[in-house]
Amino acid sequence: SAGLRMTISAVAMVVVSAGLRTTISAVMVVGVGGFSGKGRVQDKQPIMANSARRSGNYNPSMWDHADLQSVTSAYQGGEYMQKAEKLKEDIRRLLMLDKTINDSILGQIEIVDDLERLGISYHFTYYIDKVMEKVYNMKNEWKESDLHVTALTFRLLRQHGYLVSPEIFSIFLDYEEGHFKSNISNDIKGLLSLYEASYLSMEGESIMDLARDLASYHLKQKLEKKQDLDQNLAAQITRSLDLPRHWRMLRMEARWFIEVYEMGPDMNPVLLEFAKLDFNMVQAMYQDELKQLSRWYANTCLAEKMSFARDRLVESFLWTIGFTYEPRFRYCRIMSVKLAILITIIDDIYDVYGTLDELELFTRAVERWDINELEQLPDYMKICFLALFNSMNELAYDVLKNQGFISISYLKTMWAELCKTYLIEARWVSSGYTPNLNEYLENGLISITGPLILGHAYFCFTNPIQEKALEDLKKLPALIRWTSLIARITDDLGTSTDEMKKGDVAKSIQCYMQESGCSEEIARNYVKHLIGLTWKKVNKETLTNRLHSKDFVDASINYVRVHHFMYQYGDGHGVPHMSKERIFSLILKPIN
Ligand code: 0FV
Ligand code: MN
Ligand code: MN
Ligand code: MN
Ligand code: MN
Repeated sequence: SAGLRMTISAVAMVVVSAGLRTTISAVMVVGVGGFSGKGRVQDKQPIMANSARRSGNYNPSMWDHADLQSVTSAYQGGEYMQKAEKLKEDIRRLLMLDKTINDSILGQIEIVDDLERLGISYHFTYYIDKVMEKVYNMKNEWKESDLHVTALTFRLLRQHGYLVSPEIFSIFLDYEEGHFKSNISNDIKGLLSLYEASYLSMEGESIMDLARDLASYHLKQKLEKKQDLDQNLAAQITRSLDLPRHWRMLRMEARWFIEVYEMGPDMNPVLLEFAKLDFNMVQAMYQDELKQLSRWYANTCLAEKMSFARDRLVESFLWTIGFTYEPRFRYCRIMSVKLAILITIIDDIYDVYGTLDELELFTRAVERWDINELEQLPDYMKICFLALFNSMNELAYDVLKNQGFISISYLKTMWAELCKTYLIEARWVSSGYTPNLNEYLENGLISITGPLILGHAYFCFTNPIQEKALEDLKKLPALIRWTSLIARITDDLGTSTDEMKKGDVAKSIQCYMQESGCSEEIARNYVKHLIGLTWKKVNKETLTNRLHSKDFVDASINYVRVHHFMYQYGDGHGVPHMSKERIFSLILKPIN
């Protein structure tokens, strides 16, 4: 723990030296510089200390409530708002269509792409939609230009809900022979755009599989040879091959790209200035939300009462800015963090701490949603059940207050469904049963909590609530099924090594190993392959779904992206230091 503390202050010192450049960041230093780590080691006993119970042996939280409360940002004042409004006006003018001739519309596609990647497109959705509509109606002009323009436009149109056919790529690809037609294998920018576009494909579009294979082959070659490759482009290629843009968490991408853009050849200073300002202003809002949540969480005393479980407030907050980053989703973020905290604790009860008898009792209490069940529960479960009950009633109260809609029966059903799948996993552990991969995944795509998180998000930001959409959500629609499946597999890839050491249920990798008798490496590659296939189903749903709002569809895609993000290098939720730097760069430390 002393070692851990040293690392934290080392990071804080980096912040200090970078921050002294301007007074704005200097204010920030007061906040971040105060972090000294928690020093709350495993010196507390769980309420029901019992040697027969398993332990998660989790590391304590790195973040102290007093430190979080002292975080301050300069970017809250009205002067910045005024500055931002002015810059926004300038950017709007760049996107206005009536003033431009058709030729420059293709140039506008690049502006749209930059706006999205810089994390500021949400300010210009009206104008961007107009650009996309116009480009879509241009039909042929963009299809026969160069590879970069065609691929970029294809990706953006699909990301904006237009069903364009991938046949447009047949002028670049010889499908029968399986290679590129002309010498585009030297068009590095085009190859990169083609590679990124291939991740927007749906099932049956095998031309896109070929496009991806060829593009990635040639891009890897370019990287190895390092010829004609400037550093900026090389960095982008490496990053894309690591994880494509379509799968990436948007805020992190913005944080990264703002710096790349600044160094790049086509930098527009107005876009850059607004991107930095907006990032820092949004970050100031996040800090305010985090402080509010830290007060709530400290007040519940859940971390102390449930000391056997993961204590992960700030990591949960990081998770939710991946889920819904826009300022207008403040309420959804705050509710989602409360959910994530409750889920983390309840998951640890089922996976690690609870006995099977207790878990049966808890599941029944949730199914009945009856406060009278409380007395039959062991003490540690009483606290947890009432925390859950109160949080859900708080959400239901807000929904009733704002919309006159009674949501509690939906909410409690989602929790009951979740707990039933947790219980099934606990029974599998206690009976030593290993299901086959399919049986595991049918259960696991619910126990990953996607249906619950997305279902709650629906109530948090949909107004008015639609009975038809709710009926659909109850039936586990394809959008939720496939996004949750990917979430389950990415979680298993990142967490199952540790989970096996804790005696947790066999996860997808282990189930497949048992079923097919293969090695762990082969099983890992197999489930990774399933991720790629399932993304095609997600793409189809997002392109063809007409029942759910754009906000809801976006949240569903972001739900997958945040799993790729959290588990990219291991267990970003459970192992505190894995997310430390990302928390600094997204939540605590402004961009200079
Ligand atoms: C997964 O933990 C995890 F991150 C949980 C349960 C809480 C966070 C949830 C949100 C931020 C929505 P773990 O790998 O232990 O989950 P499983 O299902 O594998 O036990
Ligand atoms: Mn778990
Ligand atoms: Mn679990
Ligand atoms: Mn997870
Ligand atoms: Mn897991």
